[in-house]
Amino acid sequence: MAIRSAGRTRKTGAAPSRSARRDGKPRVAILMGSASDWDTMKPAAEVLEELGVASDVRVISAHRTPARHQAYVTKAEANGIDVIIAGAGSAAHLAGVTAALTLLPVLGVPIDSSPLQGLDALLATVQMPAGVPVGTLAIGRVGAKNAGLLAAAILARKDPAVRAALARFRERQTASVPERP
Ligand code: RP5
Repeated sequence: MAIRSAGRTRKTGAAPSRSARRDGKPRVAILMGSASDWDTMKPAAEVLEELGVASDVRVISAHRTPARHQAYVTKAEANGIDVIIAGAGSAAHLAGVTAALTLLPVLGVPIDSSPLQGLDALLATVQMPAGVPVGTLAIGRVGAKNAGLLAAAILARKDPAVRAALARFRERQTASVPERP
């Protein structure tokens, strides 16, 4: 798998194993079912980088690379990952199967890659049967960005540096809203 840094645009091929934090260890895993999902998932990586949170970005499919998926997710907590973001399109089971394999919080991003424009992925991701939850975000790039922000908010409960970065992000965002159009 080709690896690129988060700041670059690409349609396919993916995606970085990056370390942007103080100790360089990724704390958030960003999984996606296909390299073609990277453009959609990139805002998650970008906003985490902006907040100083290292992420590990992987193309891992629950159905096309099941062994890779199981190996990665079952070792994620031991490898220092605190939150997993999983984005997938179509019959999107990646987030649900990921959640089944770990006690880490899993945030799902439905990707609008199918003829149903993500409605299929939204329903597949959000409609988890009781017992194995997936925190589901909005469809597409907006959901990916919010997944990154939500992952940071989870980390911020125990990490003052991430909390401060998140507060500064909110301040910048507020300041960027004009009073008139
Ligand atoms: C899903 O199928 C992926 O998450 C992707 O959104 C979709 C299409 O994948 P490709 O055919 O582009 O690899 O599993």
